Amino acid sequence: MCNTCGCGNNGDHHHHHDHDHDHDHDHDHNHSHAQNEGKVTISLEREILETNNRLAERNRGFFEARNIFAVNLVSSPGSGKTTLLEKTLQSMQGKLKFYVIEGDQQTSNDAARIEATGVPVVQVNTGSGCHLDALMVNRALKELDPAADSVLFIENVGNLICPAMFDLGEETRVVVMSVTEGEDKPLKYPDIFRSADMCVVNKTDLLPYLDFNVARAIANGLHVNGNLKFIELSAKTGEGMEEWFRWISANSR
Ligand SMILES: Nc1nc2c(ncn2[C@@H]2O[C@H](COP(=O)(O)OP(=O)(O)OP(=O)(O)O)[C@@H](O)[C@H]2O)c(=O)[nH]1
Ligand SMILES: [Mg+2]
Repeated sequence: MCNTCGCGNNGDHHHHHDHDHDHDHDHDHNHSHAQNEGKVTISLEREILETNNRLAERNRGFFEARNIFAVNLVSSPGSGKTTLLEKTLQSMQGKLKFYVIEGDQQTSNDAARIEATGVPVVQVNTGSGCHLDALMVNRALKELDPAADSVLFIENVGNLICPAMFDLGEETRVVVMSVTEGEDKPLKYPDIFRSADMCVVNKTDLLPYLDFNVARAIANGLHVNGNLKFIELSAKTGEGMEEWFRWISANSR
């Protein structure tokens, strides 16, 4: 877990309190302070993740009860998650019922883009946090109240690290990698690729202008996760989108 950016701070007042407390009273024990702080941090991280996992299971139960296909979309900022969603909703709305939860640190820009397609959407702003957690999704679900037999897209905060650790209760996790990012991303950020079921390689329309080697990117993805599936597409031009639509249709009921 990232300790410098405020992630994992949801209701975690103890962490900051204990930290301040140590500073106030432990000046003579810098070495043991550092050691103890490490232990405190690790046990609190475990507590946060265990609490998250319990809530994620509740979300999963909700999805199962309503037969909702819930997809957690993760990627670095700007890889094209919202564009992919806009195009998907525009093309598939007639065939399936969709809902969207949008996660960003700030702004409701992405929710506004989804709203323009006519699909119900809830924006979650994480403030200092750099990932969605199961509690945020749980609250958003109460507001969204998605119908049975629908598809729910959860667009996570653009970040290749922290969202990997937070189960939202989704049925499947899709990592979007755009061709402008370099084919080494699965090797540099293995956790997120390891935790995903599907990798969308986006912006293939830009390949003629780049050195990006798709085969090498896929090999790198498979190196960290042998079960990862890949779809190459351009959300901009629509090339390859049919395969993505087929995958959604096949997985939703
Ligand atoms: N050339 C090209 N540009 C694309 C494609 N998909 C998205 N873009 C552009 O990439 C930029 C970022 O797209 P978004 O859809 O906002 O990306 P995002 O992943 O939702 O970004 P965050 O939510 O900020 O993490 C925009 O300028 C898009 O127009 C694509 O397939 N090809
Ligand atoms: Mg977005």
